[in-house]
This record gives sequence, structure tokens and C-alpha cells, in this order.
Amino acid sequence: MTAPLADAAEAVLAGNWTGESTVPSRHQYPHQWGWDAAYIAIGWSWIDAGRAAAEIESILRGQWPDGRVPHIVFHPGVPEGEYFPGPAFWAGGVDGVATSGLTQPPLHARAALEVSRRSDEGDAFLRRVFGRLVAQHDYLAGRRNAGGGGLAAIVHPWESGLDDSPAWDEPLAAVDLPAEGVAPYERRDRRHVAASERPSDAAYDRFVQLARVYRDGGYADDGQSAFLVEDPLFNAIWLWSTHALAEIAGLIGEDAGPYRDAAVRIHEALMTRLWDGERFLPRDLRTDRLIDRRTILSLGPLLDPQLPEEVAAALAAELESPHFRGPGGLGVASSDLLAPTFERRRYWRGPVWANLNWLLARGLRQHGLVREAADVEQTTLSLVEHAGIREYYDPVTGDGLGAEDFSWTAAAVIDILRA
Ligand code: 2M8
Repeated sequence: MTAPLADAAEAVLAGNWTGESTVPSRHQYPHQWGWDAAYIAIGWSWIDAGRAAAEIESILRGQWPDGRVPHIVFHPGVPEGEYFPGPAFWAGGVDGVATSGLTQPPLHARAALEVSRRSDEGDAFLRRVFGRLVAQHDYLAGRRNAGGGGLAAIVHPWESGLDDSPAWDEPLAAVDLPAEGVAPYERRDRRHVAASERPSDAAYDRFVQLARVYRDGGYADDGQSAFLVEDPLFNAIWLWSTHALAEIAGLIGEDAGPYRDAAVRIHEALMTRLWDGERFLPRDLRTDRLIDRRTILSLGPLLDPQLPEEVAAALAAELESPHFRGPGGLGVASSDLLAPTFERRRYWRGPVWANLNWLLARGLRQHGLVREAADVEQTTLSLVEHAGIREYYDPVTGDGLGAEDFSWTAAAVIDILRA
């Protein structure tokens, strides 16, 4: 692949670097985000290992005493009005670092391991972050085990990272809104991106209401959230990171046993709680039923190295099917191309995302599905080359959508080109 693409990707990361960490995009998301930081650190690791380590240590600076790694660490210099919901809304944080109170997919241990491979610091970086990563995993295993079966539950669609996925339509519809209506708020997300590419107002009302209720309850993980879901992608990422934690422990002379055991437990819970015999589905803990929607979330367990071969093969076949691969072969759609909920241009309701393609390619490769992995990577590179380093892409035309100069897309490109 071409040098100009690599140069453009590096320029995006450099342009989004703030001195301490990297924003997802300058205008749309002017703070540091939880799982973005992990992808971005892996991208930086090929160019500037110091910045890669700083990226991870910056997001971990926002970690709460209970271990949660927040989904946003706010930059103090950015005015409140630049992003909603900003620091004043969340009223959260630690040691002078303002943060949100939600979390996001825990990709950080995996990122830390990858960063350390290209760092001159030897094990020093891993030693600095190990305790915090363990605390993050303990938080998920302890405070988020709302279903009691050993998986981590998310309490808000924003925690999935796939905020507007059709998988969340049903559980969101069941969230009660106040009889007098949701207290007024001002969306800021459509100033730089077309409304047709962003979530609806109805979805936003529920996002804001859920976040307010969680905040007003002191961010207590008491199992009372009106939205309470076990998400296969979130849990698969947690599992992938748990394997990384075991590896990190081995590298720095800590006991890897507890993390190996935890990985076995999460794998078994994924199989017993979210596999329906045909596909992985999110479990709605409010109804204790699986949410029967085909979305890219279901493909996430490819990241589980212990997945039985026939299950990995079934996931790979689903990924290659017309539900996820359009006739033009443009990347993996975030949601079923053939379903009535499919929307080509709207956020997580259909578009192709480079970060997810990157994850899925890693999963496929882990199961020896090398041709399939290379195909996903190559189509991702072609999309980006054709349409620019955007937040997401139309799976039918390949048009670039959402924010421009997007960091995790740049990071995925860099890692695919270099790895
Ligand atoms: C999107 O989410 C934020 C809220 O967290 C938003 O729309 O304002 C999602 O794509 C999420 O996964 C991502 O981490 C974030 C920043 O890139 O943007």
C-alpha cells in the first residue's frame, strides 16, 4: 500500500495530538475518549513509543478509586460548550481530572502489551500501568457482574462504543422517560456532522436521561439501571485484554495465574450466556432474553482465542455473508445490510468502521483465518485511500462519513501497514 496513505495517517495522529494525549477528531470530539485511547496508542506505538505510552497513562489518570476507567477524560482548556455532555454534566472525576462516569470497552491492557513491544523503556512502562489495569478488570468483574454469570454488564449504550446500534433499540425503547419530558439540553454533535449521519433525537433523549439517572444515583452499580445489557463485543474485548494481562504479568514477574483463570471464566460465560447455537447475541438483563438483532457486535467473540473452531468458522462465514459484506466488498458493515433497521449513513446503524474491521481482522488471524483477515484489512485500506481518514464509511458507495481526520481510523491504517 502506498506511502501517501501512511503519511496521511501519521499526519492525522500528529494533528490530533494535544501534548498529553490525542483527540478522536479536533472539532467533533475535543477530549480524550476511553477506547479510542487504546487504538490510538497502538497507532502511535509504530511512530513514537513515548506518545503511545503517554496516551495510555493519560486515560488511566482519569481512573476512579473504584477502578473504572472513564469513557471521557476532559481537557481542562476546552470550553464546556464544545462538547455535550461536558464536564459540568458529569460532575465526575478524580484528583482534579474531570471525567465522565461511564466506561467503554476495556481494550487498554491489550494496547499496553502492544505498546510495550515497541518501547525502549523495557518493562518499566508495563510496571507503571499494571496495577491500574488490574483494578480496571477487577471493577468489571466485581461491580459490573449484574447478571451474576461472570460477564460485565453495560449500563448505557455509550459504554458499548456502538451507541446507536440497532441492537439497543429494544432495551432503549423500554427506558421510561419522565412524564413531564426530558429536561432540556442542547445537542452539539450536529454542528460539524450532518444530522442524517448522527443518532435521532429520540435516541438522544434516552441517552441523556439514562446518563442523568446514573449520575444522580452517584454512579452506583446497584443493578438498577433501566438499561442493563451483556454485550458480546464489550465482553470479548475484556477477554482479549485479560489474556494480555496474563502475558503482561508474566513479563514483569507477577503471577499470571489469576488472569489465566479469569480468561477461562469469561470464555465460559460468553459461551453459556450469549451463544444461542447460531450466533452470539447481547443479553438484556431487564428481560433476561437475548436481543435477536444481527449486528457486528455478534462477531466480536472472534477475539476469543479459545473459541471452538466450528464457532469461529460460523462467525467468519457470517462476516463474509451478504448481511455484512455489500456487493462491492466494502469492509464489514456495522449492522445487517439486509435488515429494515439498516441505514447506510447513520453512525452505528450500518456504516463501516475501521477500528472494528481492525479488531475483526485480528480475531480472524488469531483463528488461522489469514486470507479472510487480509481481505478485511485490504478493503479497509482501500476504503480509506478512496474516501479519506474519516470516522466511518457508507458500506454501499464507500463515501466517507462523520468526522474528518479521525484518529482511530489513522491508527488502524498505521497498524495494518506496519504490522
Ligand atoms: C462516539 O461516541 C460519543 C459518545 O461517547 C459521541 O457520539 O459523542 C462513539 O463512536 C464512541 O465509540 C467513540 O468512542 C466516540 C469518540 O470517537 O464517539
